[in-house]
Parts: sequence; structure tokens; C-alpha cells
Amino acid sequence: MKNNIEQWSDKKIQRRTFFSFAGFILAGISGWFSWKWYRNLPKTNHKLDQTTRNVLGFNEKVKDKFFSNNNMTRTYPKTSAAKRPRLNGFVGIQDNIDVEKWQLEVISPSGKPSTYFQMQDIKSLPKEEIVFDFKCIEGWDQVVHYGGVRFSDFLKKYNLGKKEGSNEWYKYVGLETPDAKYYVGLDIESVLHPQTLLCFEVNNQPLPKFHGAPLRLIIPVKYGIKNLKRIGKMYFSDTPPRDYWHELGYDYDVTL
Ligand SMILES: Nc1nc2c(c(=O)[nH]1)N[C@H]1C(S)=C(S)[C@@H](COP(=O)(O)O)O[C@H]1N2
Ligand SMILES: [Mo]
Repeated sequence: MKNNIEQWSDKKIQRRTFFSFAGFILAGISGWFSWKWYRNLPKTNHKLDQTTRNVLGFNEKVKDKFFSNNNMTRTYPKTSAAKRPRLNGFVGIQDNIDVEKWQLEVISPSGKPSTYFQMQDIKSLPKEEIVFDFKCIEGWDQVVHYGGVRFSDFLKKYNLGKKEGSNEWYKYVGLETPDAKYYVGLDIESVLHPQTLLCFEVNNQPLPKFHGAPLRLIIPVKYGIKNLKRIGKMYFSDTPPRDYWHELGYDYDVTL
């Protein structure tokens, strides 16, 4: 049995523990709200002195580095790229394809007729190359060198992917092979990532059939399974498009 003094001091300790814990929580909450408040201030707010703005800018960069899609995938010199890159996955690319007759069908979100694009519509955009470590979910990876155009440049140039009469992007892009046997769903942030390319070259040569001729997706923020070969159809939606490997039990969002 504890004496009165001991009981009294136990209570005091409990009270103190409670107050310091509450204080800790409150500090956290108020920190979070000040951060939100700060963040929402217009960037040109002259009430913020330069030092504060520099600190905020720095914080923003740290945040982007660790938490956002602006994170760039590591790239390598062209000399590190595999000379004969591995081939894997042949669903939807078995048939022979007449590359000259190929076209990309963009299915209209509002039920209007599709729009068709030819290779020259894609090649008229600025060319981009990327050398990066391509990762297959089956456990292998390989440094590869691809060339094409930015997916985001394609969408912006031809005014695709935004809701009619608005500046808002659809949440997802669906891609399918011409025969619709292989298909993937992609979140719009990953599609708009600057390293996401519509590719027509590997190692500076036109894509061979089994690398996805004439046009394939290279999306370095995702595992290989989302890097659809031989794109035939494209569409936009706010609900997740059907996805070949997701239907077979893989995670839908295989972001690296
Ligand atoms: N059309 C189509 N694209 C596909 C696949 C497929 O089976 N069919 N497999 C995917 C998988 S699992 C991987 S790892 C990569 C392999 O690309 P590569 O053959 O150019 O190395 O393609 C992806 N794109
Ligand atoms: Mo893969």
C-alpha cells in the first residue's frame, strides 16, 4: 500500500505525462496547419521575406525528391546500354504488322468518333532519348537505350487527355495492343512524367517487332509489365482502365 505522499506524486506524474503528451500532439497539429497555410500562400507573396521563401523552396525540393512523381529515374551513359536487349512478354505482338499501315487510335472519351494518328504525327515532336535500368517484376533488370517522344508532348500537341472544355486531366490513360490482347492502365501523373516516352527506336535503330514495333511505351517509373509494346489504342478515363496483369493478380499500380 502506497502512502499518501506517494499516491499524490504518482498522480502528479500521470498529470504531467498527460500534459506533455497533449503538448506534443498540439505542436504536431499546429505545425501541420502552419505548413499547409504557408504552402498555400501565393508564390509571389511579398510579405514573405526572401530567407523564408528560400527555406520554403528548399523544403519543397526535399519533399519533391522523396515524395513526388517529379522524382527522376536514374539515367546512364549510352555506352552502358545492352547491345541486344532481352525480350520478354509477347502477348498481343505475335501477328505480323505492316508498319506502314499502322495507326494509333485515340478513342474519344465522350463517345465521339476516334481520332487516328500516323507515325509522322508522332515523329514531328521533339525527339528524346533515355538510358535507364528497365526492371521486370520477374526479377531481372537491364540498362536499355530507347528513343521517342515525350508522352506529355504528344498529349499537349494534339490536345488529348483533358476533359472537354476544362483544364482538368482525366485520372487514367488506357493503352492496348492493336488486337487488344495486352492492355494496361496508367495513372495520369506517371503518363505526364517527363521520362515517360512513346518510343520508336531502341539503340538508335527502329524498334524490332518483339520490342514493340512500331511504337511502344517506355515508362521508367513503372515495372516492365506496364511498358506496353506495340501501342494500337489509347483512351482516357476517371476510373482505372482494365489491366492485363492486374486481372491475373498483380498490383494495379506497379510504381517503382
Ligand atoms: N504487348 C505487350 N507488351 C508487353 C508485354 C507483353 O507481353 N505484350 N510484356 C511486358 C513485360 S512483362 C516486360 S518485362 C516488357 C519487356 O520488354 P522487352 O521485351 O522490350 O524487354 O514488356 C512489357 N510489355
Ligand atoms: Mo516483365
